[in-house]
Amino acid sequence: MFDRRRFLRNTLISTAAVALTPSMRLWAAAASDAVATHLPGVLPPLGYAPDSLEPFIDAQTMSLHHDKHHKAYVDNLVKAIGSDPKLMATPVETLVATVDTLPADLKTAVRNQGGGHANHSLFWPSLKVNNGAVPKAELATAMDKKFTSYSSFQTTFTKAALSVFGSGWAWVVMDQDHDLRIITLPNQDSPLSQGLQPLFGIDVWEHAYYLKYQNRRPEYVAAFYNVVNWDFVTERYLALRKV
Ligand code: MN3
Repeated sequence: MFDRRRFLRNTLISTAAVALTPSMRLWAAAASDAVATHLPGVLPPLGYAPDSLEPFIDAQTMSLHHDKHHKAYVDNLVKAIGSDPKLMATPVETLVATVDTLPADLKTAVRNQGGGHANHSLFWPSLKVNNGAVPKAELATAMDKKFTSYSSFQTTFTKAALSVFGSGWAWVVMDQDHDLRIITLPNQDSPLSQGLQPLFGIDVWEHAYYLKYQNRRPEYVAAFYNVVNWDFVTERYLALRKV
């Protein structure tokens, strides 16, 4: 796994050397599994048992979400770009970061299916029952600097997650000055397409919570704070801040 990831990073660095945008450079230079990239045609494993996030996110939701919904984004992306070996060898994170440079007939598929693949590939490892843990170390400092306190971060992030009309995500992102921001994006739009690095996000598509929470998105968002894998997010923050 490590070698494959290193290979992907090296591939990305050499392909990207032609015309590196700041966001691509940031991505390419980061060297940590918390910023692993993903090939367009490969569904990454969930990485833990589907019932690991119980009772906050139920096993059936996790199974369907990963095995059906995420897989569909991968399959549909392959349908769109599968005949182009160069695109198929490019990490999906790079594809969505450079979606504007793609031929018009591929843009929508990469934005929606590629975005879905990239977003969910980050979502799975950023989840873990945290037993009430809160951000630590440098991440805590950065979050407190931006949001005053963890509790006021929660208030702002919750408000963002509840403000998404229809399907989409709320994100904590890092901008090019390494400052943190909370943003919302519709559908499967990726922060990478805006030149921003996603640290972690909450999927507020109904498929992420409907079986357990039905229409009660506020309860799902409140439960989400119990399953943020702060170790992963901190590692990702530190890796992205170095470059
Ligand atoms: Mn989803």
